[in-house]
Amino acid sequence: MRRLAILTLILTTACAPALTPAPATHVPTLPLPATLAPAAPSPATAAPETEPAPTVQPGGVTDFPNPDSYQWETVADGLERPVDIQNAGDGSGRLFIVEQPGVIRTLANGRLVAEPFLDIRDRVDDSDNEQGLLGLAFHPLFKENGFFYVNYTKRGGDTVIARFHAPLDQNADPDSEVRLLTVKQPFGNHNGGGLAFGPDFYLYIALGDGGSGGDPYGNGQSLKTLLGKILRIDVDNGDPYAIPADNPFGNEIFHYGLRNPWRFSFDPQTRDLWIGDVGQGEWEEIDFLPAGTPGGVNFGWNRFEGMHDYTTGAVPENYRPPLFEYSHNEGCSVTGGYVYRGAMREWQGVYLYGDFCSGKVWGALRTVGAADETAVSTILFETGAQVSSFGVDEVGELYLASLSGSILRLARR
Ligand SMILES: [Ca+2]
Repeated sequence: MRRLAILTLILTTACAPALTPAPATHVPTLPLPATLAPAAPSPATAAPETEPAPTVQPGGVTDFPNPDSYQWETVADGLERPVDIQNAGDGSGRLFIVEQPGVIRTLANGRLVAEPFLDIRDRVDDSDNEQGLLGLAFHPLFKENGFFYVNYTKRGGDTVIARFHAPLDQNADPDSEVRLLTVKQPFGNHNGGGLAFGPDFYLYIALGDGGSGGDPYGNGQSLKTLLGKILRIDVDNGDPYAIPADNPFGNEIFHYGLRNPWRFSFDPQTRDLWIGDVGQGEWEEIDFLPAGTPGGVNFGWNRFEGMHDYTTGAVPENYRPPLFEYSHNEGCSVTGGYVYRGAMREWQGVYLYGDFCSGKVWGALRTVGAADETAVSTILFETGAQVSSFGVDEVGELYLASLSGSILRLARR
């Protein structure tokens, strides 16, 4: 584990947009003790011959494309605080843009539709910067059942997870709301927001630690609250939902130890889970779980911020450190992204994520099959955007939202 952390730190601080390990001449410039330098050689050459050579995960490239050949082209603008981008998987080709004040807009045939898909501003509280309509997920059978789910803060600030209904190819009915879950929020910030259906068809819900600073109530490490967690519920059974039999604690909690997991996603090909967890004051982190990892993982907050002691320094039970971290020299608030699975072959398997404050966008690649899993991450783009979210369309092309009002798409120049 220590070796992985060292390697990750080396690679995340390298700025060269290439996957190949940094040349040895770069090692002394890194802020690491000299004794740690031997961790830098390529894992392919360092692994004993008896072990299989590392291979990039299925369907993936082995190197990052040259970012100079790509741009983030504007596909929509004039939006009001866009914070999420989703597709319905219904074959319509529509993109759905979540506006933080409480509206979902439709982007169809390259144009923003004037009439909102959903308008629930009457019940959404967005008076704090981190409050509002924060997340959207379409049911995997949306085309058949018309159900979609949202994560918002209601008047007074408590979190609501609710289901709405939209008839086929029509806008949603704001009166169709069925509230599944309400969670009391002690402070206005750190509400989480992400929603996604997993490859197991359960709904995953990201909730922050409840806010203030430093997690004053210890919510991240407490199993007595839903705050600071990834929840997992079965919306197809029970009333209004059921707890999956293999949830680790017999309730909604699936993973814990998170501070503000604003955005997370599943790789549709490998089914791996990627989470961006926003840091306190110094370190932003990307967490990763291979497909099929059982519930009960502790991501460490508030014992750790990124890979660094935050409180007691004691390693908590079930702890899993981040796959990557970056310091506040590179930004201030991580926005988790997606693994690219669109039509550009040279991007296959690259996980793209960004920072809200700096507008930087990183690429990440994992290798598997050696004694240790290894991973690299490097800054690919300086977008200048207030990166609030990433999203993918029905064919896997990648978009990002800038809170200032625009939606951008990754494209060849
Ligand atoms: Ca953590």
